[in-house]
Amino acid sequence: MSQRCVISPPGCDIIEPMATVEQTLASKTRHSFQTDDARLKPIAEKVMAQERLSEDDALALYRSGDILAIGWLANHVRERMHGDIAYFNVNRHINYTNVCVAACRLCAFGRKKDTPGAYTMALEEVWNTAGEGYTEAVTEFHIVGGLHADLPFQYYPDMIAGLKQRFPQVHLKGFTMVEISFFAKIGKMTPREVLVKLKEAGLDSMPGGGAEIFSDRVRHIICDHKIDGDDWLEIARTAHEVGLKSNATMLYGHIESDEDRVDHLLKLRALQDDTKGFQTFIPLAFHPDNTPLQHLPKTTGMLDLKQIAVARLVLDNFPHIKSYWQMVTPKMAQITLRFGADDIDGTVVEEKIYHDAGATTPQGLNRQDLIRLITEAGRVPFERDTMYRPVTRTETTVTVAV
Ligand code: V47
Repeated sequence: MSQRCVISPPGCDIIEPMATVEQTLASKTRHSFQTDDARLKPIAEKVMAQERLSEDDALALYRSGDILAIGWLANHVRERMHGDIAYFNVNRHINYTNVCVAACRLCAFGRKKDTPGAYTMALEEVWNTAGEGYTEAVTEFHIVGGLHADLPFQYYPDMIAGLKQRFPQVHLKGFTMVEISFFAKIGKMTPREVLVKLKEAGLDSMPGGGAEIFSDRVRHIICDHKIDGDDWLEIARTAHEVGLKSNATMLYGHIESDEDRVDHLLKLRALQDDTKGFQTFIPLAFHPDNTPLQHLPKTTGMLDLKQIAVARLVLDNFPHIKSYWQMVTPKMAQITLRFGADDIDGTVVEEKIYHDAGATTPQGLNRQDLIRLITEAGRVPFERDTMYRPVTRTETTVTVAV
């Protein structure tokens, strides 16, 4: 069944109907797996037999230098799940405030109140910003902000209700588990009560931010003032229980070890076994500029590729692995579509968190840019909404199949 919805503004152009996963699989030819790394051979056997990888397997993948072999395996899994399809969406980020009581060393975005560069949007401003700055009809608002001590709890449900009223067809993906914990404190409620109130106001799902790395040792250094890993996982569990799907992230390329990364992935996989509430995993490459950790080097192409591939192989119960082009650059995102990623995120329009941390990527890309990146990677572009339903466009309408 298709639901016809017109999302302003116009400016949509006609695209061909999308291929299905099955159609793209039919044309696949299989090459064989090859490696000189003996540690990878038993892992390859498990992957081909669709068996779950162990902690030791995950560590062996991180420790192997054979990126082509690891990539081949991840690509095999990716094509088994999604054929040649590569997902993208037309979205807009809204960062309603950068004022934040936490002073995380990983972050260049947060500011103390009344310091230069600090901003907080009044509700009208949030609603107006949502309608600005894009030429194509968006299907998703991605809403996150700092932890602002002076905003009343009601600001958040009012923000969501106001967005829903003005943009009823746009999916509202908002607030990290960290923000939910903070709202619970200022509203003197439980996280579950907060989640229910936001859902009633119109929140549709949640992004994956704030997970960073679950290891206490690392968290104490990079984001000491944030909720700990267990709390993040518990709030994610609660969100899934109240019917909100979410994503999950992992911040890598700072001071974490291979063991920390494996621990993070296995905790997410265990929770997903219980709830099935995660849609997408997004590895986030650390950007050190303008943060207290700016002495650390930036991530390399090898690590970015490996991170995507290992995630695809270990997170066997996550439907999607997203390579966020803002983080790894559009060029690298294109390559990751052959190393395990099936999604490159969206148009974004106005990205602030990584650009404050020195990202040199554009703040947004348009739909045609994303389609070109995907097509030139030899994949079939598939415009999705946040729930991965196909979106088709004509000059005046955007249709989501439901
Ligand atoms: O939680 C903050 C990270 C996250 C830096 O769910 C940094 O679809 C790198 O979660 N260098 C926010 N990373 C972004 C995020 C996200 C992005 C795109 C899609 C989705 C989704 C989620 O960015 C934060 C933190 O982990 N971050 N500072 C930095 N200097």
